[in-house]
Amino acid sequence: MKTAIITGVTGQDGSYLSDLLIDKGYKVIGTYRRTVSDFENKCQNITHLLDDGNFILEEADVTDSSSLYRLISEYQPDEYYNLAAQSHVGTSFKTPVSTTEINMMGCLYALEAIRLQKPSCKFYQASTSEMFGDNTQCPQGLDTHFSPVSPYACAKLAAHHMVSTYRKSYGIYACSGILFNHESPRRGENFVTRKITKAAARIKLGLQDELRLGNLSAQRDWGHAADYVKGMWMMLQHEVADDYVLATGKTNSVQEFLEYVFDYAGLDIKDHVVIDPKFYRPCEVPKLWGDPSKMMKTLGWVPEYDFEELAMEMYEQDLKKQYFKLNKTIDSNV
Ligand code: NDP
Ligand code: GDR
Repeated sequence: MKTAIITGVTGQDGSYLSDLLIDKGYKVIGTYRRTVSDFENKCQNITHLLDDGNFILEEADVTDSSSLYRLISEYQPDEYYNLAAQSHVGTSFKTPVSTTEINMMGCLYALEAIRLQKPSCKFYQASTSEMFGDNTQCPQGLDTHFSPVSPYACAKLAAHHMVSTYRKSYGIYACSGILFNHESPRRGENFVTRKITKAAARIKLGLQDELRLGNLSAQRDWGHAADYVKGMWMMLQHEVADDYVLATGKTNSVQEFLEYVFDYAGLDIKDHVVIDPKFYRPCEVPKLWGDPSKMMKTLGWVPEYDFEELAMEMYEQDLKKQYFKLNKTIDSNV
C-alpha cells in the first residue's frame, strides 16, 4: 500500500485528490491547519472521508518546517502533494508577505524535509498559470516566458524554480504541474465561478437579489478539478520527473461564464449584476489559454468535462445546497 501526504487537504484539490488516491488503494495523510473557524465548516469538502480507515487527518502548517519534518519522519511517504497555499490572487495584494511565506517557503521546507528524511519520496508542486501573468502570447505552454504580476504568482514562480533546482541538483523526483484554472462544486466561494453559481442559485430561490463583480473581460482556461487531480497523480507515475501544463486548450471570459450560468438559470444579468471596482485588482492577468499537448501525448491525459458541463454542475449543486439550507430554515421555524 502506498502512502501519500497531501497538504491543504480541506481545499478543493486536496479533497478530490484524496478521493482519487483512496480509490486507488493509497493510505492518505491529509494535513489541515487549525484556525478559529469551526472544524465542521473547514472540513466540509472531506466530511465523507473522516471515517475512512485509509484517511488520516493531521494538523500541520506548511510555514512551520518542524511539522513537515515530523510528518515525513513518521509516515515515510511514497508521494507528497504540496497543495497548501494562500490561493486567492486578489488577497495576495493585501497579504504579500504571508502569501510568500506559505506559497514559496512552504514548498522549500517540504523539499528540504524530503531531501533530508526520505529522498526517495516523489514530490508534486502546485504551480500555476498565473506565472504567465501579463504575457498574452497564446496558447501558453512550457516554453512561454513567465511574467508574474501578483505577489501570489511571484511566490509560486520562486517555488517552481526551487522544484527544478531540487530535481537537477539533488536528484529528488520533483514535478511541477502548471495548472490553469480548475473549478468544481467544491471551489472556494470567493473565486469568481463559484461566486457566480452560488449567487445565481440564491437569486433563483429569492434569497439574494444582487451580484457584485469586478473585471468581466478577463479570459481563463477553465477545467474541472476532478480531471486535474488525475493529472497530478499521473505526473508522479512517470519514469522520470518533469514539468507539465494542465489545461483544456480553450478559453472563455468571465462575462461568458456569467452569461452561460444566468441563461441556464433563466435569469437576466441586467436585473442583478453590478460592477463594483472593489473587486478590481491592482494588476490583472488578461488572458490565460493553455497548451496541454505534452500532458496528453506523454501521459495520455484527457479531460472529461467541458466548460458547459462544469458550469452546469456547479450551478445545479449550489441550487441543491441553497434549497436544502432554505428548507432547514423553514423546518426550524415551524
Ligand atoms: P484552496 O484554496 O481550495 O485550498 C488551499 C488549502 O491550503 C486550504 O486547505 C488551506 O487551508 C490550505 N492552507 C493555506 N495556508 C496553509 C498553511 N500555511 N499551512 C497549511 N495549509 C494551508 O486551493 P485549491 O485546492 O484550488 O488549489 C490547490 C493548489 O493548487 C494551491 O496551491 C493553488 O495555489 C494551486 N492552484 C490552483 C488552481 C485552481 O484553479 N484551483 C490553479 C493552479 C494552481 P485553510 O482553510 O486553513 O486556509
Ligand atoms: P484567478 O481566479 O485569479 O484566476 O486565480 P478568480 O476566480 O479569483 O478570478 C478569475 C478572474 O475573475 C475576475 N473577477 C473576479 N474574481 C473574484 N475572485 N471575484 C470577483 O468578484 C471577480 N470579478 C471578476 C478576476 O479579476 C480574474 O480576472 C485562480 C486561483 O485558483 C489561483 O490559486 C490559481 O493559481 C489560478 O486560478 C490559476
